Amino acid sequence: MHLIRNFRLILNLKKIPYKTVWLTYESITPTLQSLGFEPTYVGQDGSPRYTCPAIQNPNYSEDSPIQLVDSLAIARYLDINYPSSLPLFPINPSEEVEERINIIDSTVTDLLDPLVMPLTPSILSEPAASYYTSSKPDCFDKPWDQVSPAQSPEREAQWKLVENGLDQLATMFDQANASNSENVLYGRSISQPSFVDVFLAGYFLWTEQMPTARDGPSDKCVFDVIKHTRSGDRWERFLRAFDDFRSVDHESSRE
Ligand SMILES: N[C@@H](CCC(=O)N[C@@H](CS)C(=O)NCC(=O)O)C(=O)O
Repeated sequence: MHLIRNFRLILNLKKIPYKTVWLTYESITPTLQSLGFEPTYVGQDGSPRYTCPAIQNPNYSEDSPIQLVDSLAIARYLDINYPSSLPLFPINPSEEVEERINIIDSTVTDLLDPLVMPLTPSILSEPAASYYTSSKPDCFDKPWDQVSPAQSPEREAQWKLVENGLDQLATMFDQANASNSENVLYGRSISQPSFVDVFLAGYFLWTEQMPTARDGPSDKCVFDVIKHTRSGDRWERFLRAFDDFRSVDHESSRE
């Protein structure tokens, strides 16, 4: 879900006009299949897997058949085809982008996933909620409702790992910004962030959507907990810098 938020930030930062078509989880595969999209990847069972974000150009035809999936591939396409828009891959070669995404995964998203993913069905309606968990039976090594349950020592220990991971990432931000003192990991500045920075912001936006149900009062979101970790002030400043780029296009249609 964070990849959708990440992608909307990208389009808004680049000022590229777009129209969103909203799909529920269980309708992603049949819809993209019927439109002729290529699968994003092939699952372990050999079945084709379709994912969002996915883009199709508005004048889609045999002569202009632009259909793309996978946020990194789409972002690269947009950088090349909209050269006057904000560059998301500023200077360095692609390996460095993937390496930095891996850093964010190992210090933040992989650690937060067991805390956040089991909360996701609570913000979905049926049948998307049931589809979400049943389509990922091997995501964790135990059933979804037993992953980091509320008030368990396991959950507390996982939050400690998250706090340490966020500290490590904060140190990397400091190193990356030694020369320009701004709060980005790879971009030129916070007003010119890179794909890597947007990837992190999209993930934090997702945690802002998620009620803490398992971690305290449900009027709070998971990002409220992140904000109160040792490096939380930094992440709050970081995320607020993207506030102007969160809006959803006015023409979007829900299906
Ligand atoms: N590598 C893809 C992954 C995209 C992805 O996993 N998207 C999720 C939504 S955030 C999805 O479409 N899941 C479909 C499903 O689980 O059936 C990307 O970066 O775009």
